[in-house]
Amino acid sequence: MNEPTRLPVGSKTQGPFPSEGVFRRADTAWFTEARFGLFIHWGLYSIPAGVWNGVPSGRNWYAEWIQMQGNWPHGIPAQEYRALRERFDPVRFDADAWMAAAAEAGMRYLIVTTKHHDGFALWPSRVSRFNVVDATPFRRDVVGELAAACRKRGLRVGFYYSHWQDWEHPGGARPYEENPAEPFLLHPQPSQQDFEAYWQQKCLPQVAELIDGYAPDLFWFDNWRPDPLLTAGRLDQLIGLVHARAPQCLINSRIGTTWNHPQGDAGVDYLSTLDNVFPEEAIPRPWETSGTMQRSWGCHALDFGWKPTGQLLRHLVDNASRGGNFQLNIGPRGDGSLPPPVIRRLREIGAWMTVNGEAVQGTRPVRLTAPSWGRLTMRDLPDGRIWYYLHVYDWHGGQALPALRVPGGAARCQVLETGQEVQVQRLGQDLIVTLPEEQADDRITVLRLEVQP
Ligand code: JFZ
Repeated sequence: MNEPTRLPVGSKTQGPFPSEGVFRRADTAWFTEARFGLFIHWGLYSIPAGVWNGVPSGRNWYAEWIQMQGNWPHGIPAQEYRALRERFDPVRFDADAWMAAAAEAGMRYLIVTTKHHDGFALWPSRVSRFNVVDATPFRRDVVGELAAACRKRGLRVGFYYSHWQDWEHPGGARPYEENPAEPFLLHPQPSQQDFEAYWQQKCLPQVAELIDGYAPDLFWFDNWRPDPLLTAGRLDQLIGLVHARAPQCLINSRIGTTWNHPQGDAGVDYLSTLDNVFPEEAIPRPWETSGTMQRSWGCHALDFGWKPTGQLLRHLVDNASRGGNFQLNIGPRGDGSLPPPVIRRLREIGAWMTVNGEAVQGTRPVRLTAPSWGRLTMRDLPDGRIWYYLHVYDWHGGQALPALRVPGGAARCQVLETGQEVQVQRLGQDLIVTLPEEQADDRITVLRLEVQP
């Protein structure tokens, strides 16, 4: 195996880094058009998969937190956790297979955990030897292989980077007591000086490495609450670094500006909700929900809470109908294989997207109250016509849907998958659609309503 490409020492990955508050907007059109992306949580934590010495990790199902939640409530001694690096040899890792499964599911971009809270890098970082090439027998550039597999298929490349929590560097943030009733491991938070050392010695240089080495299309930074360590100055510096080196690379609101910066989320390109949070209203900005396929983000051997495909499809359609994206997470196993429930769900979603994808991707919200029977999306055609898509969740064959206030001229309606003509009657500003007896899909059947201007 050839040595992975490494950036020359002293290249642009060294400081000083720009610190101006460069709040420029990148072009987010590709992101909103895509609507659907794959999130991958994979790393050393995928080896124990939520179980340590035969005991399930405590506090919650998040297997990627096992360093802090294994051996609950004491956590796993850092060196004992980091010894996992000697066992990281995922012989079944196949970036092409992973990204082929994503593309076939209708996903248009990837977000992969390049470095999660444990501080372990999935690329040959020159900044920290705690990485997949220098510290494991696997010695392959996982980030590079995934980025290449994406680009081969026209998929965009996104990087999750844990800029705040870093349990390897002495100055990285640690989880701290949030609820005195919860016996969560108490860690001394780093001082501002120690965190600054982490910020300058590891965080910024690694983000620079990722940009210079792989030219990502977006970053997914992970902060979820106010913290005095994430000062406005540091956030400006990180945003400034990304904008200076990759002006079109999108940045999410969970970088922390929303609650740690006087300008709020003004400096970011898309809004990230909290995990598995699906807004009930349309949001007039690019936004996304990242959600799990089971309970855990990382592979968890005892997490049998697999969400049914129908629920995952509704998350996708719900968000698209409100102008948002859905980033569906998978947690590959420690050996690099995909769990069968993941494979099946991606294939089933892909089957639905094959015939209904146009009703999701490239659409925009309809300014109507979400109907009780399902969701609405729409697209504008170059010739002035408008296509509305009726995503029917609750099918009552033969029954008329409540009137849709859709101005315009003559209308035609079909079942998108089958082409079956559907009865539609115009009464002034309103259209009355009557569902056929035949339900094309028992999860979500999509009707396409074509309205002349
Ligand atoms: C964070 C990470 O800790 C987790 O491991 C995963 O990467 C996820 C995508 O992001 O998890 C969170 C963050 C915020 C909340 C819950 C889990 N929150 O505030 O409810």
